[in-house]
Amino acid sequence: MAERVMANEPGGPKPPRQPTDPGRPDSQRESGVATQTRRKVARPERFKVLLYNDDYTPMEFVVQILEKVFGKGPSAATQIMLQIHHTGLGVAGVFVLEVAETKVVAVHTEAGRRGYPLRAGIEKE
Ligand code: TYC
Repeated sequence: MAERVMANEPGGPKPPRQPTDPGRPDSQRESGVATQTRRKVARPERFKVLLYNDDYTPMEFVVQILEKVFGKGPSAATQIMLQIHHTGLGVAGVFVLEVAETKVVAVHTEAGRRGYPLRAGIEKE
């Protein structure tokens, strides 16, 4: 993928030094506008990890999961847990796919160990 960019755009690459550029027609040299190609950097897709409500998993356990697996502080973890409890689901975090999948496995593993039916899933951002 290549992108045309204005060479003298703010934040863009420096325009070539024009007075010493012999190869350009006068019209271009005087306009101060030049273009160059730049490779586009692929931005990895990101995925939300969702937690779903159920009637059996204790609130405290969900808070612990949000702290331990998703690195949330106690206050954020409690807010997300309550959002899930009230609306049916909530976003525990956003990650590249491989990390998101690992988080889902961690949730299911921890919940399974305790006999809780807590479910997690992935959705493209
Ligand atoms: N609804 C559960 C209860 O009342 C609490 C809960 C919150 C469960 C979030 C799952 O993802 C969840 N004990």
